[in-house]
Amino acid sequence: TIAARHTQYSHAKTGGFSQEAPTLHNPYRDDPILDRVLRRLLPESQYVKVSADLTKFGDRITSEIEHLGRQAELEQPRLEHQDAWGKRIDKLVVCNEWQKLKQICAEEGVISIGYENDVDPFVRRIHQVAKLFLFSPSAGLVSCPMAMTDGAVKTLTVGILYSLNLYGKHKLATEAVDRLRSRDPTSAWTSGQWMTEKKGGSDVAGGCDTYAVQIENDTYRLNGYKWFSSAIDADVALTLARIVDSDGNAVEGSRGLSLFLLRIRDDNGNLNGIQMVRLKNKLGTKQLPTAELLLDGAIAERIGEPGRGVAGISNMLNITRIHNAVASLGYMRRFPALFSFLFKCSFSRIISLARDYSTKRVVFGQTQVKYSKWPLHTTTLAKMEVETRGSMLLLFESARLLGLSEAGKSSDVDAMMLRLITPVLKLYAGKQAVPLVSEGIECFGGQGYMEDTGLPTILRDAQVTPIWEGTTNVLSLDVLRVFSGKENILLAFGKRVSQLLSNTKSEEPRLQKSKESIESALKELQKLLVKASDSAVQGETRIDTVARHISFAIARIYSGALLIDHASDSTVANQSDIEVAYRYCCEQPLIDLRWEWFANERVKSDRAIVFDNYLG
Ligand code: UCC
Ligand code: FAD
Repeated sequence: TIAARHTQYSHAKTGGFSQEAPTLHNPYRDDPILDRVLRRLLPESQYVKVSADLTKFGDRITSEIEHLGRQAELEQPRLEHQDAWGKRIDKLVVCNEWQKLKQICAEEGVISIGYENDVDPFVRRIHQVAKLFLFSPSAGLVSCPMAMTDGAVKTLTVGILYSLNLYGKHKLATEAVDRLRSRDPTSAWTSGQWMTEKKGGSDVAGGCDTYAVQIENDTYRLNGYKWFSSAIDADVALTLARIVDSDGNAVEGSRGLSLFLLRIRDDNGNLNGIQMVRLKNKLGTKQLPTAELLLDGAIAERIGEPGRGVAGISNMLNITRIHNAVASLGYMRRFPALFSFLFKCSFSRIISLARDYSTKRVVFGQTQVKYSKWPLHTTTLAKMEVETRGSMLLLFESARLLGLSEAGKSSDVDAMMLRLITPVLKLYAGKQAVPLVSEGIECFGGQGYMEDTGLPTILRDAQVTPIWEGTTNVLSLDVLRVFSGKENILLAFGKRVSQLLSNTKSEEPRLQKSKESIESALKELQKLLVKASDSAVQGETRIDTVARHISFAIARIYSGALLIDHASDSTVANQSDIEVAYRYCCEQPLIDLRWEWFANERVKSDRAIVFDNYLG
C-alpha cells in the first residue's frame, strides 16, 4: 500500500535518551579552592579587585573563549610553502579563532598584569597566575606563546639570577618589552624561544649547531636549524648560537653559547632570513604551530655577554616552567570540575530514568538500587581532587615567591625556595597531569574517548607538559644543580616547611597528625641527603639516579605543608580543607626513597635489567 511504502522512509529509531552534555560553569566561581587561596594571599582591597576581574574573565571563558579554543583544535594551522607561481612564501595559515585568542590575551592583560607598574609585584604575579590558570584549559594552546612572551619580557628586563636589564637601554629589546606586555591587540607582540636543535633539546650545549657571524657591533647573522619552534606566528624570538671569531672558530660547549634576540619578520611581513621547513606532526598541541626552521642569515642582536647564553635564557625557562605548571594544573582542574558538574546537573534530568534502571539492572548479582550514589565513583573523584589541590597550592607558592622577588622583598629563604620549587613544581605537576587526566577520561566512560566531546584533546595536550621546557629527568637534575650551589638549600627548605607548620591549628587532631607526618618525612629526606653527600665523598653512592625521587619528595612535603597551613586558617578554611590535608599527608607516602637506591652498584643491575636479551 501507499502507507507501507511511506514508512520505508521514516527516521531511524535511535531511542529516546540522549545524554546531556557537561556544561562549563564560570571556572573561577566554580573552583573549590581558588577563591579561598586568593583571599588568604592577597590584602583585602587587592583581593576585591582581583576577584572582580577573575569573575568577569570566568564569564568570558564560558561565553566566548572556550568555543574559540575548541575551534583552534578543529581548524589546525597549516603551512603553504609556495604561491601558485612557485615563489617560496612559507605562509603560515592560522585560524581566526587563534588570532582572536591572541587579541583577547592582550585585552585581558594576561601578560601585562604581571608587569603593571602601579600594582605591587607580589599582587600582580598572583593575579596573573590565577588568570592564566582559568584561561589555560580553554586557551587553544595560545597559552604557549603567552608563556614564552612572559619569559621574554622577564629575560629582557630584570632576571632572577642573571639579569640583562635591557629595558630603556637597548632599542629592539625596549620596543619588544613594550609590545610583548602591551594591552593593545593592534600593537602587541608575542615571542618564541628557539633552543632545541636536531642533536639535542635537553643538552642544549651539545645540540647547538647554530653559528653567529658578526655584521657590526651587537648585530650578527645566524645560520642553523631549529628543530622545534613553537608558536611560529610570533613577532620576535630569543635563541642561542655560537659566535664565530675572525679566524672562523667557535667555542664548543655551554660556554660557547650566546643569547640573541631577533625579529621574525620585517615590517612588511617578510621573513628575516628564515625558512619554515615544515610544521611538526604532533601527538597533541595540534592547535599550536610548531615548526622546523632553517636560519639562513637571520639578522639578530646579541644580548647579554658572549658565552652566557644558557644563564641568560634560564630567566625565560624559569618563567615558562611556571606557566607549564599552570597548564598541567588547568588540565587537572578541568576534569573534576566538568565531571562533578555532569552528575550534579544531570540528576534532575536522568533521575527518573536512573531510578527505574537501578531497579532492573543487575551488576555483580545485585540490583544497582543499593548503590545509587555510586560511592566508589565519588571516591575516585575525591582522590583526584586531593592531588590537584596539593599542587595548586605549590603553584600559588611559586607565584607568591616570584612576586616577592620582583618586589625586592624576598628573604634569603624565599629566594632559595623560588629557585628550588620552579623545577620541582614543573616536573611534579607535569608528571601528575597525564595519569590524572587519563583517569578523568575514564570517568566519562566511552564518551571520554570520543573526539567530538573535545575530551581526548586534553589528554593529548597534557602529555606534552612533562616533555617540553625540560623533561622530568632533566629537571630533577636541575634540582640537584640547585642543591650543589653555595647556599644550604636543604636547611632553607626545612625552615620554610617549619614556618608553614608553625601555624597548624592545635585543636584539630587530623592537622596535628598531618604535621607529624610532614615532619617525619622531612627528617627522613634530610637524613638520606646528608648521608648520601658524606658517602659520595668515598665514591660508594651517587645521587643522580634518585634525583626524581628526591624531587617528588620535595614536591609532596612542600605541598603537604602548604595544605596544612591553608587548612589551619580559620578565616577561610572549611572541613574539606582539613580532610584534604589529612589525606594528602597521612594516607599516602610523602617520600618514596630508600638508602639502597643510592648505591653505585645499583647502576650495574639497572643496566642488566634494561639490556637483558638486547639484540642491538
Ligand atoms: O620546550 C620549549 C618551549 C615549549 C613551548 C613553551 C611552553 C610553555 C608552557 C606552556 C603552557 C601551555 S623551549 C626549550 C626548553 N628547553 C629546556 O628546558 C632545556 C632543558 N635542559 C636544561 O634545562 C639543561 O639543564 C640546560 C640546558 C640548562 C643545561 O645546560 P648546561 O649548559 O649544561 O648548564 P650549566 O653549565 O650547568 O649551566 C650554565 C649556567 C649556570 O650558571 P653559571 O654559569 O652562572 O654557573 C647555571 O647555574 O646556567 C645556569 N642555569 C640556571 N640558572 C642553568 N639552569 C638554570 C635555571 N633553571 N635557572 C637559573
Ligand atoms: P632528549 O634530550 O633526547 O631526551 C630523551 C630522554 O632522555 C628523555 O626521557 C630525557 O628525560 C632523558 N634524558 C636526557 N638527558 C638526560 C640526563 N642527563 N639524565 C637522564 N635522563 C636524560 N624546543 C624549543 O626550543 N622551542 C620550542 O618552541 C619547542 N616547542 C616544542 C613543542 C613540542 C610540542 C615539543 C614536543 C617539544 C618542543 N620543544 C621546543 C622541544 C623540547 O623542549 C624538547 O623536546 C625537550 O626539552 C626534550 O629534548 P629532546 O627532545 O632532545 O629529548
